[in-house]
Amino acid sequence: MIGAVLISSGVLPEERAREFNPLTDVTIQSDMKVLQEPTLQENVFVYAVNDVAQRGIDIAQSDARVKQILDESKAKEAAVTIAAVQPTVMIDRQSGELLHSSAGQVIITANWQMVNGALYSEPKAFDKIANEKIESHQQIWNILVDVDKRQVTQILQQADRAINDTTKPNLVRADVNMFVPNAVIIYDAGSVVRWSNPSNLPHNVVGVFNQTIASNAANTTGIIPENSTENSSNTNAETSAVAIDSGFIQPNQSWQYRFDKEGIFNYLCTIHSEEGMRGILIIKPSSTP
Ligand SMILES: [Cu+2]
Repeated sequence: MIGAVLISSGVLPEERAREFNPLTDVTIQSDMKVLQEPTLQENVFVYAVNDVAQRGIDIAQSDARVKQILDESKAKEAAVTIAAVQPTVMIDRQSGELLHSSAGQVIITANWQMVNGALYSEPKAFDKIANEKIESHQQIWNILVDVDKRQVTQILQQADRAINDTTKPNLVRADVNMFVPNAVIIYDAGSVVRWSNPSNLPHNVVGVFNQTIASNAANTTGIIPENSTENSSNTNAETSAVAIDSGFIQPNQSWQYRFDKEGIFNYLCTIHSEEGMRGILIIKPSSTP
C-alpha cells in the first residue's frame, strides 16, 4: 500500500524510500466510534477504531459461527463487547491518502457472573449477596477478517477465565479484567464503597455518577426520572453529574469513594474497557425495600 503511494508520487521508490520516515510521513487516523451502548434490554457495547475497522463488524456478524457465539452469550445474559480494533488507518502526510491493510480484527468479549450457581444478570442489593459464592467468567474470541475480500478468515477462542470469590459488603474486586460483582445496588446514600485490586495489573475506576438530588424527601420514589427537564412542574428531583476518577489502583492497593446522594454510577477501567471491564453501582434511599 505504502509502495503504491510512493510510486504515484513520481519519485523512484528507492529514492523516496531512503527519505521515508514512518514517524513523520505517516500519521495514524483516529476516529474511534461507539456504535452501540448497552441498554437494559441488550447489554451489548460495540465500537470500532475507524471506518475501515467497522467493516469488520458487519463481516463478522454475518458469519454463522460468530452468530452462534453471540446467541450463546445472549442466552447466558452475558455483557458483550464487540470491538473492531484493526486495521489501523494511516494518512500519508504528503498525499493525504488513507492507507490500510486488509487484515481486520474484531474482538468479542463475553462477561457473565454467577452468585451461588445462578446467573447474576439483575443488580441486587450489596448486603443481600454478601458472603455468597460469586463466579465471574470471561470468554474472548479473536475474529480475523479480510476487510477487502469481506470474509472471516479465522476465529480464535481463548480459554474461559474465571474468578471465584466470596462477596463482601460494599467491596468490589477489580481483577483481570472484570469488576466483581459488576452490578450492585446500595440502599443507603452516604455509603462508602471500596474497590480492591488483588491482581498483578493496575486498574482504575472512571465514570460519571448521575446523582438524583431529591428536593422533596417525602415524595422521593427512588426512581430516577428519565428526563427531569421535560416535566419540570411535577419533578421532585433533579440530576447532576459528577465525574469520578480513582487514578490507577496499583496491585494489592485499594481505593474508596463515599456516595452521598442517590443515583447511578456507570464506570469502567479505562485500560481494560474493551475487554468489558465495566461496572454499575445504583444508590437508592434506605427507605426503598
Ligand atoms: Cu483494568
